[in-house]
Amino acid sequence: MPKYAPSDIRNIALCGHGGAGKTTLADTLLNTFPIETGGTVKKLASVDDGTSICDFDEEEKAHKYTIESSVIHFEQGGKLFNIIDTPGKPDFIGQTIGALNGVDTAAVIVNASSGIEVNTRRVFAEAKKLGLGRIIVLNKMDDDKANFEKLLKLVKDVFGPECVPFNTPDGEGGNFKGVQSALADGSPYKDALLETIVTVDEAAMEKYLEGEVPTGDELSALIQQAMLEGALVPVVCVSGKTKVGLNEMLEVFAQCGLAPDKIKRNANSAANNASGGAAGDEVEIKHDAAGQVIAQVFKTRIDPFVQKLSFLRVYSGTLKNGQSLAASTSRRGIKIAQLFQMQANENKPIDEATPGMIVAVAKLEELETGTTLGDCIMEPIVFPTPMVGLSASPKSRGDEAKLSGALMKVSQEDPTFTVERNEQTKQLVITGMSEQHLLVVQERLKRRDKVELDTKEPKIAYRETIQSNADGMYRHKKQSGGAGQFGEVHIRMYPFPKGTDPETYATNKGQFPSFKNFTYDEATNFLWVDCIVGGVIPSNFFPAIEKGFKERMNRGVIAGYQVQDVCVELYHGKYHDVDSNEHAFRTAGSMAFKEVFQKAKPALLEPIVKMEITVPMANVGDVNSDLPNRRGRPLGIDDAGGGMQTITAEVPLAEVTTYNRTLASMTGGQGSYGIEFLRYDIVPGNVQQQIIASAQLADDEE
Ligand SMILES: Nc1nc2c(ncn2[C@@H]2O[C@H](COP(=O)(O)OP(=O)(O)O)[C@@H](O)[C@H]2O)c(=O)[nH]1
Ligand SMILES: [Mg+2]
Repeated sequence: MPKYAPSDIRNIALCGHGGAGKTTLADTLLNTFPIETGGTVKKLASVDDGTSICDFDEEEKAHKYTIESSVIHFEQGGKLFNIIDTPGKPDFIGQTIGALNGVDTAAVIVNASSGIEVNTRRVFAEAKKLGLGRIIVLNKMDDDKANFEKLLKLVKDVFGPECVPFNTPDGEGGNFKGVQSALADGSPYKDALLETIVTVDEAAMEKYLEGEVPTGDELSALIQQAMLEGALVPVVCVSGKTKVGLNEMLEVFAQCGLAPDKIKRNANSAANNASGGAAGDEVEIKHDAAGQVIAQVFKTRIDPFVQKLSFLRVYSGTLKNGQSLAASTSRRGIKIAQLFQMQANENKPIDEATPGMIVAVAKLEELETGTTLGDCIMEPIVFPTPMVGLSASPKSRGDEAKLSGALMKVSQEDPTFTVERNEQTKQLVITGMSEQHLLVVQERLKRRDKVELDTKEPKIAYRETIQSNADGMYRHKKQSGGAGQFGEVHIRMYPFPKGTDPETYATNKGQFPSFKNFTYDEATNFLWVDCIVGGVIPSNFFPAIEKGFKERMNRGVIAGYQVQDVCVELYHGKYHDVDSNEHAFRTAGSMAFKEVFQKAKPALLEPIVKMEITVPMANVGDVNSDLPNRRGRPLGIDDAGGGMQTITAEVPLAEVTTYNRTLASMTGGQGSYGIEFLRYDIVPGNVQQQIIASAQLADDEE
């Protein structure tokens, strides 16, 4: 028998805008409710004086805000609560998204003194997309600016009419001394709440209309159903500071928070699965403690003591110490050494973990955030694509190896952080969600790994291409005593637009009457067609010629950027019995490519992104009139509720690398935006000349 049946577990993420009081609530819960038999945390911890249990990391203490999610647990009323405190800053949204993928319910914390803020909308939408139950917590009801009626109207306006109060405050601001249940007789919200709940069941609705009010188990079942369907979003009032409303909030968490077996989740069977089904079969997860193991990693942390910690949500089966399991990111499978139950940064060894549990395992290098354990594969967790890059190098020479090790650790922990060497610009580029995100990463590197960085804005990854056909040849000939060098290559070049089918194009007899063969490279969308007749170049030199083309493509021709979307037809050439060799043909290939490319109307391509910019109504005009200065093209505008509008636009990436600063100053910090890569477009002539000029300048300096 599992220690906790799924019906006795509640997994809830505290999420919402920064400063709403999520971490304070989590710390207060630990101070109020017993951690199994061990009693409560004696002293009330505080974010403000750096004693928070959840914000334990040095960077969190220094900034006084949450950077990483942390998992805590406690028991109350026979139920186990696994609570995840998440960061409220959009810079660290990756941690919040990960946490939402480990729970069944999102408690969206609204700051009663400042209303609904940017990131609160974002996380509410993310939770809805994942099909999670949602509860709105109006925190800081003790603040003088808190006004319940106004807040409730705003909440309904922004999040919908399904948001109904489960309790109401008794006094506001300094007088906030309790809450009253909306289900109590005489509550002005009782009818609205019951009507919302019974809508999910026709029979219950009929009975209700005849005057029969659901109670007890029937009411609980209806509430779970309404939460599952998203027909009900309970609203509760609390103060994490004064603890007023805390017990009642937890009662609502227990009653309305979805039990871990409620949400229908699917997985695909992997090859060689134990259940005998075919690979790829979709199976519905059964949440059965005796069934096959299905668990997913939703967070990874590199701990100074136990090294890699992988946070798991168990969906089915029972995980045990010493057990061997398949894992979606390991070919050989893994063996669980030790399971832990987490209390922020403390790990308590446990023997097993049953469906619905949130636990951690240590030292399994093969696991990544998103890995599924067991014979099934769950959908990967979708994280936002980071777009703000910096080129980085270690401050002290000789720290290169240390730096790359340290960066590797961060990229394992943080799915919204990437590090790569840009082959075109030869820079080490770190990419994150924002400048602030990358600053915090640098602070962590300095403290944890003792390595400091020099950073500067990275070059944009432009590309080169051609806009017309051209024809030409190159003869590589050298005679310097002894054996010479000889290779001659004649080529035609054609623009090769993305999406063209290489085989259809190459085998078109009208285009290439003496077609012999073709090779295609998908990454650069490069096609080369062999049309050599009568062996004027022996085919054993073709790989060398191709190497020459590709080297030139990587180096670029007009400004030093990767070439793409080109077709080359090799149609004639000459060789020499003694002087021809691979080196000569490689050089001839590279030079022929360069010469013909220059005749084929070369052009630069730039990345175009789609932006979604959400701002208060009053700032829409400013944002719209700024976009044309950035060569942006507005696509549309939508109402985002609560007096906010979302502008969608297409903009060249080069024009928005520091947009966060612009938007912050334009909207007084109220605006937010997302960026998504769309495609490469030709750079307009005047801008192109500037880029080429600065590329040549850099060339001369080298
Ligand atoms: N008045 C009042 N202040 C609070 C309350 N909860 C948190 N705070 C304060 O609000 C600030 C932000 O709290 P924190 O828990 O870090 O917010 P988070 O970013 O949502 O985790 C801190 O200064 C807290 O002391 C509350 O219920 N009432
Ligand atoms: Mg916090």
